[in-house]
Amino acid sequence: MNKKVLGVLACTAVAASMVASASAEDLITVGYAQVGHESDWRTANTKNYEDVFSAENGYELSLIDCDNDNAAQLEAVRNFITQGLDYIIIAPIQSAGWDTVLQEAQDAGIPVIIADREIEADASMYDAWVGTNTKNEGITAGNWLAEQLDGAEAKILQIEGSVGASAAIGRTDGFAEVMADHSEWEMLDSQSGDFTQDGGQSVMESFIKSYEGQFNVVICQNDNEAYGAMDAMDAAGITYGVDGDVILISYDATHDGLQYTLDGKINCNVECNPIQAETVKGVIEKMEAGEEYEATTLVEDQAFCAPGIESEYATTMTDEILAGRAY
Ligand code: GYE
Repeated sequence: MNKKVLGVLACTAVAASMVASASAEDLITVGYAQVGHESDWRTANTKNYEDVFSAENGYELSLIDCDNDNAAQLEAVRNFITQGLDYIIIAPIQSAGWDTVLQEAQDAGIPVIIADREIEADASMYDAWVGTNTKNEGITAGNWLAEQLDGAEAKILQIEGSVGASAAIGRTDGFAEVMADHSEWEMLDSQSGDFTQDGGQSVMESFIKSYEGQFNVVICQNDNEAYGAMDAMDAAGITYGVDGDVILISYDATHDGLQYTLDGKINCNVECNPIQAETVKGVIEKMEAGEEYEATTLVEDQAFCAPGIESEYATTMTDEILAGRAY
């Protein structure tokens, strides 16, 4: 068992051995099986859940950081079931392999909300879904690139997110769909950087060894991978961004990612909004009240591009946009 899971179980045991106060008994207990802490996006998402599912708002949140370990996440959900929590929220590390544990939650009568990413399970196996359309994000990246290149050749290197994560699968598939219409584009290589800065840097270092001088587009499936890729290109003397030899595309559009976009280092940054907890809370409130609730809620995204670039698919970055980005 993962140490963090054990830690939380220990705390729960202490709490149970105390005489629960009347107000604590009134709190709605929610377990959130969080992916991990791999990226700035994830940190913002965790903080958002901690802020929204507070005791002040009537909730007791058990948030388990599963450290990108699929087995630990299944274990965390099973612990939530054993503890008999009122609601379970899962941000699935892997999209596959959920049927058994979802059945266990259903048998225990605990509603499950899938958040952030998608899963490969029949919709009857869970109660609601709140997240973003990552395939559309990939399509946006592809459309933006096609518009900018306007028929010119592209030799592309892609740093994917974590293997088996719907956010990586969606972005890869969406971009591939646009690429299928462009015989002048070639995907030289596409490897996982695990949604981390270190991963982005080491994949980019190995790409540079194999393809130096042969590529003009780098796509990173999140901002942290882009930071690592930029470090690797800086070290190799490869220029990127609006004044560079390489077009750099990123996803997430977190504050720092948008700063690099405003500075012209990232050409296009496709947004993915991590602020989802309020929407999930709204679903739970309706469930509590026995009212009808949205089975599926899509959190909307947009895209941003560097100053000097005009696009039908992305908003040109300004100081004001950056100032308004809290995460
Ligand atoms: O893009 C990445 C994070 O699931 C959409 O996970 C999320 C992705 C996000 O680690 O930064």
